[in-house]
Parts: sequence; C-alpha cells; structure tokens
Amino acid sequence: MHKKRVFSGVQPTGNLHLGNYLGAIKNFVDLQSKFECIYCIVDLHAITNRQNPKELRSNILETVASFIASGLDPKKNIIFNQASVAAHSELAWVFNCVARIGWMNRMTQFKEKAGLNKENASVGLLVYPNLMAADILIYKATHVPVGEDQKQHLELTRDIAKKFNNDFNCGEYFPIVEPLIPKEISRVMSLRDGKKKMSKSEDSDQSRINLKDTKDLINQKIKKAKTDNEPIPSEIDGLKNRSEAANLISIYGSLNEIKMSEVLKEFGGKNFSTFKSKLIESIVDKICPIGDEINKLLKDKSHLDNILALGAKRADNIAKENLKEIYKIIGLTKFT
Ligand code: AQP
Repeated sequence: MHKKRVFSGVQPTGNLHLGNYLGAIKNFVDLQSKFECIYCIVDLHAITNRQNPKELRSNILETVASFIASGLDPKKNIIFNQASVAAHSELAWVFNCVARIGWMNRMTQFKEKAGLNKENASVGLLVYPNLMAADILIYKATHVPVGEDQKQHLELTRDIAKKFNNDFNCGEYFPIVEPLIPKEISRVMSLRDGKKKMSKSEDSDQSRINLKDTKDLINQKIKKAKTDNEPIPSEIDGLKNRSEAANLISIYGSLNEIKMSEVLKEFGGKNFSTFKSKLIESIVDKICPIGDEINKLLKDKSHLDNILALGAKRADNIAKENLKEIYKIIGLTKFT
C-alpha cells in the first residue's frame, strides 16, 4: 500500500486563466488540508515549445504568485520548479526507454500542439508524457488533480507504471495513480469557440479570463462571449449542441459551487444578458482578489524565489532517495 500523496504541475507559459483555476488550482487548494501535496511549476515542459528566456523566468515567478494568491500554503505544501530537481529528467530518460513509440503517437495533445507540421515539432513535445509520468512517479504520488485535457496523459502514466513494475518484477513499486478531475467542470472552453478549450497559448486574449484581468476587462470579455439566440433552458438536455451556452453555465456553477441543474433552475427561461450580469459578478468576486494578490506578491521577487528554493530542497530530498531505489531495481549505480 502506498502512502496517499498528491502531485500536480502547471506550465509557466503565460498568464494563468479561469480554466487553469477551475480545472486544477481550485482543486489543489481543496486538497491541501486532506493530503500531503507537491505542486510543481513545470518549466521543463514549457520549453517543449520555444520560450523567450526573460519571459520564462518572469512566468515562473508569476505562476508561484498565482499558486499562493489562490490560497496554497507554501509551508504546508511543497511548491517548487521542476528544473531544480534533476531526478525528474533522470527518471524521464528511464521512461523514454520503458514507454513505446506507438504510445506517444496516440497522444491527442501532441497531435493538437504539433498541428500539421509534425515533423518540425520538438522531440520534447513528443515525449512530454514520459516527463509528466516521471514528475508524478518520482514522488510515488497516488493522486493527481488535473483538468480533463490531461486524462489521456495520466492513463499513459498508469501504463508506464504497470510496464515498469512488470518488466522489473518489482510488485507495485510504482503506484497506479488516480486522476482527480472536477466533476462539474472538467474542461473550461474558450469564450469565442465552445469547442476549443480555454488556453494560454490561444492568440486571442478575448478567448479567456486571465487571473490578472481587471473588473472592466472581465465585464467586457463576458459581455462579448459567444452565446446563441435561444433563451437559457431549464433542463440539462436543453444544452445539447449549445457548447458556448453550456460552457458559461458550467463556469457559473463551478464558481458558485452549485450543480449545473441548479443554475438552470435559477436562470431557465431567462435571456443571456441577465445571466451574464450575474456571471460577471461571480467572476469578479472570485478572480479579482486573486489578481490583486498576484500583483502584490510580484513586488517581492526574492520572497517568491525563497519559496521555490525551500520547496526545491524538500522535493529533492524525496526524489533523490526514490531515484536511488529505482536505479537499483534497474541495475544502475550512481556513484555521486
Ligand atoms: N481549459 C481548461 N479547462 C480545465 N482545466 C484546464 N487546464 C488547462 N486548461 C484547462 C488544467 O490546468 C492545469 C495546468 O495546465 P498547464 O498550464 O500545465 O497546461 P495546459 O493544459 O496545456 O494549459 P494551457 O492553458 O492550454 O496552456 P498552453 O496554452 O501553454 O498549452 C492542468 O491540470 C490542466 O488540465
């Protein structure tokens, strides 16, 4: 039996948005009182796409600030950046040798991010899921809070753990991780296209609510958010084939911690402009205090560096010991 331990990561690839918050970070905060939690800024994942070094450094600090401003306690949880703990990359190499090329080729995120120009994508982007498996399994984490978009990568982490355990005949050395995906809102969609997920790398800033958006910007973005001409239905069935409407309803439900069916009971039959005013209020109430706190925290960069340095030490202590065990299982010796 493995000790229950939570691990999750966020890429420092720009402004965090409502999707990152409702799909992942809100869950991180809820879990900190129930589990031992390790939260990582996955900077090595970020460089699978080209990053400007100056912006990357600033995005790393902004991500720590967003964690803390959202309510994560750096004393209770281990908060650190991936590049500080070498064992992540070392175990990722081992997993490059355990996982099969066919498994990588099936990953939908690779297909989406590489687009039509697959031959020109970085090798790192293709083997990204192996590094993600290493991030989790180097701590023998048992539970991983993520948005629904990461479900396939977590299934791959389970496959890698099973194959390693089986190939090296080592029982259940690696735990078979459980994803923790929010039930009511597994995937927050773009405000401009209900079929695309809200994303940091989407060109149009109008497609997302960033955690640092001002009240005016939130107001403007939600008013412009795409809907349709039908009134709000009273039953979930009425949201079929209405992805933009369903997205706004589920954002409201998630922010207010009520089921979508209850939101529809409240707003069924009403038009979107009435609903949007209430939605704006909810977003402003939840997100603006976080944005204000992020801006405050960013004024003291050395405080944020200290949080990362302390977290890195704590993470490294666990990871180093586990890597020794893993190498021993494989037959490798580390003399340093
Ligand atoms: N739209 C979303 N809805 C729900 N959850 C989401 N997450 C991301 N977007 C949504 C969850 O946030 C966590 C951190 O994600 P990430 O930043 O590491 O990578 P990502 O999934 O690739 O996020 P983005 O915003 O789309 O970034 P870019 O554009 O840089 O690729 C994860 O748990 C993810 O599920």
